[in-house]
Amino acid sequence: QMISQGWKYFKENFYYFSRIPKTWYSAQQFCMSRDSHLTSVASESEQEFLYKMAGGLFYWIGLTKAGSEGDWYWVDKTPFDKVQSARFWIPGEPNNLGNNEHCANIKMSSLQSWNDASCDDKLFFICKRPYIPSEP
Ligand code: 2F8
Ligand code: CA
Repeated sequence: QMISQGWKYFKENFYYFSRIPKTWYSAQQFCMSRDSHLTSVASESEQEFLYKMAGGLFYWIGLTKAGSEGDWYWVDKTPFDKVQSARFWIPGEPNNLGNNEHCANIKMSSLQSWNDASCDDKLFFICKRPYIPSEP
């Protein structure tokens, strides 16, 4: 019997909505210690599930920047689809305010909910791990 206390199931994955704020990196460390990563968002239905669960509070997601171009990528290795993901940013975001916003969070309770913010901000966060059924 698999025990997943505090984890919410949605379409083959379990999600953990933290109640303690952490920096983006510290949040990702926490998720990894629980066999998970900060969540990726790979579909509209997943985005809808997440922003509704977030209930208007800010939560880090697993989206951050890398490389000289500062391209966005998912920390769980899901390929980042820039075109498909464009509809999930709050209009006007990401704006890299102060040249210091390299991590993304869910800020608004709507499909257009992502904002880029300083990775050092302490926010709630969402971990995601695949549901892997074990043999009987
Ligand atoms: O107006 C959008 C802008 O709002 C805030 O800055 C004033 C956000 N900052 C934080 O969340 C720390 C910006 O990221 C956001 O772009
Ligand atoms: Ca921003």
